[in-house]
Amino acid sequence: MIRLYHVPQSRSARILWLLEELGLEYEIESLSMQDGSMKRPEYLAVHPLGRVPALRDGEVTLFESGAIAQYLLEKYGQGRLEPAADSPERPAFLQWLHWSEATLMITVSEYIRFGVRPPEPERIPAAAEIARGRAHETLRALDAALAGREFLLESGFSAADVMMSAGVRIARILGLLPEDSANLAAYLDRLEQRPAYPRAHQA
Ligand SMILES: N[C@@H](CCC(=O)N[C@@H](CS)C(=O)NCC(=O)O)C(=O)O
Repeated sequence: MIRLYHVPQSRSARILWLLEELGLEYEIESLSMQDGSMKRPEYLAVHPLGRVPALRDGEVTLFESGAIAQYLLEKYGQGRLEPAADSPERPAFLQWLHWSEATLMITVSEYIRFGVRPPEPERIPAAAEIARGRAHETLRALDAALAGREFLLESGFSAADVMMSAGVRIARILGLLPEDSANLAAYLDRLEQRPAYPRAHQA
């Protein structure tokens, strides 16, 4: 049985959503950022930094959301939610899959790290403003890439959208979406209409 180490409303929701989209059986081990459960030795043996997501599947244990997504597609996808290796859309798929974490999520995370999570006296407003600017720049680029299309790939919904949704969603919650980003708002609405989406974001 697949086991997902999960914190609600965190990056592990990407994997929960993908598991739901693929119709796989899984169990959830719920962790919390507040109660120290992520930094206990048992969990540090699963993820050396005590972060989520991590996944156990039989003998396999792995962390890093993009890698977990690729692993699940390769092992259980049967060609679903990704273009084939020789498809002309494959390069764009890989680009957005990785961009979602390495470029979008990281700027949003920096904004949270410097401007949201710490108690007021420990915040670093100048660093938060730089992160906000970088998040806006990144989100504007994504908004432009979505012009005239429903999902990141012309062929339709893919795991790259599953990965991308987390950064766009948290950006909207934090008020980071640029004002002139109608494509992004419509994109997020479209993602939320997928039947599996609420199942992943309520747990
Ligand atoms: N690049 C990693 C990031 C993992 C990560 O930072 N996860 C956050 C939750 S969204 C976390 O566990 N934070 C707890 C901490 O930093 O101690 C991935 O995509 O899996």
